[in-house]
Amino acid sequence: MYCLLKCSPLILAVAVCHGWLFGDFVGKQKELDEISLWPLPQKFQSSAVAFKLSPGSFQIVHAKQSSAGPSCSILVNAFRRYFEYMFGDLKKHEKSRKKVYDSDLAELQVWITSADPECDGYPSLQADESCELFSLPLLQLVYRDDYGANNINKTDISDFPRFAHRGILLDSSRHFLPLKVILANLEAMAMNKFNVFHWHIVDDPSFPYMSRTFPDLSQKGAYHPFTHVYTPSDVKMVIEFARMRGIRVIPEFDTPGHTQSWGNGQLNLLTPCYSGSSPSGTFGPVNPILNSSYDFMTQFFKEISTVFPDAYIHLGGDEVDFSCWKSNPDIKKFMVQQGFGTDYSKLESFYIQRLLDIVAATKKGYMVWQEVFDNGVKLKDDTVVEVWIGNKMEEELQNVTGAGFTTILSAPWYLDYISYGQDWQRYYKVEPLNFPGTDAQKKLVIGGEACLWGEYVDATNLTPRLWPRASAVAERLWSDKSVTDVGNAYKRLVQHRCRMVK
Ligand code: CP6
Repeated sequence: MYCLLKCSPLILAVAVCHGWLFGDFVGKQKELDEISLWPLPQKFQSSAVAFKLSPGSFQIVHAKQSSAGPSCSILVNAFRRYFEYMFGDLKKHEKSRKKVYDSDLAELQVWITSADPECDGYPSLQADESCELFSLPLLQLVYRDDYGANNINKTDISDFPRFAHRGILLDSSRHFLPLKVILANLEAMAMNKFNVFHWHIVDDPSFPYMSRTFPDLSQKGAYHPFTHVYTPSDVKMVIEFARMRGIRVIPEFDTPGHTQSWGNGQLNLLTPCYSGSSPSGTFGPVNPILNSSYDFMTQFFKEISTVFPDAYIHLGGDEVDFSCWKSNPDIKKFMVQQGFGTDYSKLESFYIQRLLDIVAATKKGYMVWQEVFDNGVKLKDDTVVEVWIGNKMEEELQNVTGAGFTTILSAPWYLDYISYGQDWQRYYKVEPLNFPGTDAQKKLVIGGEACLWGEYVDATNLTPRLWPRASAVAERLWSDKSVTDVGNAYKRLVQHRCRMVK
C-alpha cells in the first residue's frame, strides 16, 4: 500500500502534513477511538485496516504528478525531518531490518499541486494551506498490531484551516531569548499548525536587534552588546527555519511608546521629560515634534523592510504614556500650534500617521495594536488591527470590522498569565466570531495569536509555559467551529503533548 498526500501551493504543505504524520503514522497501539490528531482535521475517515511502518521499506517520495522539483528545498528538508520523527528513536537492529512484509506501508507520495519547482518563496497570508491524504491500497493484506510496533491505520483526510493567521507572539526584549529557544518554539509551532511568528523583538528594557544602519541601537541598548543580540545571520536563520515549516516571521518594532531602550543608542529620539521648568533627565515616547525622528524612522524601516521578507511589519502603537509629553514645554507649544488642545491622543495619531506613510513607502503592509484604530488614525485598507484588550473585546471586533478592517484577536490568549488548573480549557472555549456583526464583518477576522509576554519568561521556562497550552489556541484557529468537545480534546491533547515532549 502507499499513501498519497496532495497539497496545494507548496509553502505550507509541509506544516499541514505534520499532524498526520504524527497522528497516524507513528501511533503506537492505536485503537480507532484513540486517534489523537491535533488540531483536528476538517474531515477525516479512518478504518481499522492497519499497516506496518518500518524504516527499511518505507519512503517518502515525490509523486509523479507533483509540480515541485526534486531539489525543492522545503520538501527535501521536510522529508528528512519527518523520517527522523518517525524512526529516529528506533534502536539499531530495528532500523536495519531488511525483510519486507506485505503488510508494510511502501511509501508516502507527496503531490504538490502548484508551486515553483525550486520552491524558494516565502509563506504569505494568501497561501492555500489545504491538503488531502488518500490511502491507496496496493497490497490488500491486513496487518493488525498486537505488539505495539509502528503501524498506521488506513486513513483519508481532507483538511484546511478555518483561519489564515494563526500566530504566536514571543517577546525577546524583557528577557533575551537565545536563538535555540526561538527555533525550538518554531518547531513546536509547526507541530500545531501555527503559521505566524510575531516577533516582539524590542521594547523598553532592551534592544537585541542588531541594525546595520544603526549599530548603536543594540550596541548600547541590548542587555549585552554581543551575547544578547540577534545578528543579521541569526535573523536570517530564524526566517529560514520558519520558512521550512510554513511559518511567516512578522517583526514588531513598537513605537512611539515602549521605546526606552532605543534612547540609549539614538540621541534625541525620545522626548525629554520635565520636572517643573527643567529637564528631569528621564525620557518618554519617541519625540513626535522633531523632523529628525521621522528621518530616523525612514532609514530604520527601510532596513527592516529588506531584512524581513514578509509582506507585513507590526508597528505596535499600544499603551502610549502621555505624562512625559504633558511635562515638556516644546511639546505643549506644538500642541497649541497644531490646534490639538490638550488631547494628546491627537499628537499620538499625528506621529503614527506619519510613521504609517513612511512604512507604506517601503511597500510593506502593516499591523497595529487596537489603540491606533481607536484613536481614529487613517489606515490603509489592508491594515491588520490586533485586538488585545480583554474588556469590551466583542465591541472592539464589531467596530474594527464595521469600519472594514481585517483583524486578529489576541485578547483571550495571554498565555504569560498563569493560574492554577487546566486553563487551556478557557482558551479552547473561545469562539472568535462570537460578536454582533454581519457575515461580511465576520470574514474580516482572519485569525488570532497566543501571546507570551516576556516579563516572567526566559529560556529556562519558555517552552513549558507556552506548551501545550498554546495547542488549545492552535485547534481553535485551525479546526471547524463545531469542534468544541473539551473531553474529547483532553484525550487527544494528552497524546499530542507526549508527541511534542518526544
Ligand atoms: N508590552 C507591550 C506588554 C503589553 C503590551 N504591549 C501587555 C499589556 C498588558 C498585559 C500584557 C502585556 N507587556 N509592548 C500590550 C499589547 Cl496584561
